[in-house]
Amino acid sequence: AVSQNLKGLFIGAGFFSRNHLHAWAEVEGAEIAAICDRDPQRAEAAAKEYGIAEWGTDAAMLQSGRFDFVDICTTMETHEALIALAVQAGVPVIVQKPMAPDLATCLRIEAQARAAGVPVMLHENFRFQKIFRRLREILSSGEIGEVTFGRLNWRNDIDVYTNQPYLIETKRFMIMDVGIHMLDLARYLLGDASEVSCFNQSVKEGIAGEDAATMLLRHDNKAVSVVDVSYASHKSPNLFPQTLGEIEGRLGTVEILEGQVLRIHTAAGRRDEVLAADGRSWTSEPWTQIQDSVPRTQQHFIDCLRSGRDFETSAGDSLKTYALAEAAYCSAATGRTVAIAELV
Ligand code: NAD
Ligand code: 89Y
Repeated sequence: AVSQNLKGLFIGAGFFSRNHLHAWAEVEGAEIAAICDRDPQRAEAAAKEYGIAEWGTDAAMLQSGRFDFVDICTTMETHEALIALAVQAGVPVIVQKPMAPDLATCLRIEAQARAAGVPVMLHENFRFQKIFRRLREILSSGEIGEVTFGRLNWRNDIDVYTNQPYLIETKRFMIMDVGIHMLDLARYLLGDASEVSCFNQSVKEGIAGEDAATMLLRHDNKAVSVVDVSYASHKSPNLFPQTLGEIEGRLGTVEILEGQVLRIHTAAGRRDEVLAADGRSWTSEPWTQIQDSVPRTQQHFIDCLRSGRDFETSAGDSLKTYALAEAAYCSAATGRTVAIAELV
């Protein structure tokens, strides 16, 4: 018999929260019991809109003993303190990317949670997009053989600054905002990586950080990948939020094409698979591909909590992704290739 729903506290009723909150209504085995935002109007409005019984402004409500998990949907500089509260209370955490602004903070967060035995998962939703679940399946089937090369790119000119104005002032901007999704995907598809080279660019005037980055990774099996991200790429139609590219193996290639298409080339020929995201009443273009991945990400968190399995993107595993981001910043600053072994 299915036991009672796990009861969650939701923290951070800002721009992206509506996707989490709609998604929680679809997740089996869990529900949001209370919502917290330091802005009382936001907390109250979200509680009303999503039918959440309780709202508050102080994240210390986490320590009431009534919650089985916490979903933290605030920006990165607040994560260490909020996760520390959850760790003190022994409450499992799902936290939005980026984990923290630098690797040193990520290491502290992970060490404290591990020492207390509190599970922490990164809400890293891009790998939960339908197209990347299917691509992982194709690679695992051996159809294109051992992976030798990858290219992942995410270049568009979505007006990110209107919805997420904090990004104008963020010094570590593009690699932390979307680069981190791409680095996670690179590890998901090609395996862990040990060396990074990177050039950063600030194309738009008036922003504090980089809005474009081009990274070159050496993976543990000697595969190479090129990962590039930009918010300053003007094209019509705007490609947001599609990740494009290709993965080459010893026996074939999979292209990731516009329109959520995988084109698989093998000795047997070529075929296309269309992996369109599922639309829902609360999703809308151009966001559907991202929105559709949110319930899948949250369901993974709950399924793992209930079964005791490890999260795919646990804080421990994600340290390898954040080490790549740190290496990319270090490479961009010094002009040399940076080995992960230098940083951890
Ligand atoms: P936001 O600034 O719009 O919302 C954050 C909310 O958290 C604000 O309402 C703020 O008042 C509240 N808050 C901050 N600190 C708090 C605290 N200590 N206690 C209570 N409330 C607090 O931010 P956003 O655009 O919704 O982004 C949130 C996170 O989601 C960011 O890390 C961002 O990178 C990430 N994000 C992820 C995706 C994705 O696809 N995975 C997309 C967009 C944003
Ligand atoms: O912040 C970005 C992210 O993580 O996914 C999409 C986004 O909101 C805008 O590009």
